[in-house]
Amino acid sequence: MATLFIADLHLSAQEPAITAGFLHFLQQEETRGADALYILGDFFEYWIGDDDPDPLHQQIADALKALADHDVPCFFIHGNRDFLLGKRFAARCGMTLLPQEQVLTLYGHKVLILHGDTLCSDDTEYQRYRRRVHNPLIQRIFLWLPLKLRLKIADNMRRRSQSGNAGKDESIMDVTPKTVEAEMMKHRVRWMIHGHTHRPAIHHFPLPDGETGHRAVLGAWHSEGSMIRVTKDAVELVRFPF
Ligand code: LP5
Ligand code: MN
Repeated sequence: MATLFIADLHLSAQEPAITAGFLHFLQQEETRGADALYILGDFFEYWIGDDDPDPLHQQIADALKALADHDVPCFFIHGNRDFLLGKRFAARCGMTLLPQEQVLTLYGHKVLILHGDTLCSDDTEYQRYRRRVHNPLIQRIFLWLPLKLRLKIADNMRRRSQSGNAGKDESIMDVTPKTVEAEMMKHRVRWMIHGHTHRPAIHHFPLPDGETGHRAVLGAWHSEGSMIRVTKDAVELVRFPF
């Protein structure tokens, strides 16, 4: 039995191969027989409201619902691209929305799961921006705007983010080790699973209390899929073709 984790698919109508890869992943025997599927954010390229009539969203919702109907519970943590994904769409997919940080007990081990953007605390410009867009009033105003305008704003934000990232130091866009440590100590966990940085790896490092910490990082889906499989014996980072 296994629990599966994915993140950073960045699904969009512009990337049909990734959509096909995800639909294929959902059909796999391993996925259909999983104890649970956790989606750790940036599932969509961006999300501007549950009222967006994009047909891709309905296609994905139907596929996820079919998995839920197969008795595989599905959970979702928001990313920095799809933090506006709401209860309505989640219900349509048959998935449960989780808070930005959640501690799971998997096969006897405590594991902290999160998207990963909050760990990049050296990226002060991003953290400032994040606080603004997570303000409930700003979100309410944004969601009240006509869809066309929301789309334009999101497009503009994506462009600004892309050009901004090109000029940012690589290390700023990775997690800050001190923040990782602090999170693990706060939640009293030895294991953490996250995405966001697009740097798939499993890191092992000493914690201030003398124990060893483990941080499993999911890969983004560009030309192949990436998942983390947790079983009672192992935590594995797995790559697979679409
Ligand atoms: O996403 P990615 O990989 O390019 O880079 C991220 C950080 N960027 C972002 C911005 C998103 O990509 C934009 C997504 C649009 C969401 C849909 C619209 C919702 C609007 C809701 C309004 C309530 O998250 C990037 C990090 C990088 O990860 C690595 O960690 O560095 O951070 C930034 O680029 C932030 C910039 O530093 C500053 C932001 C520029 C945009 C300014 C718009 C301000 C408007 C605020 C109020 C509406
Ligand atoms: Mn992200």
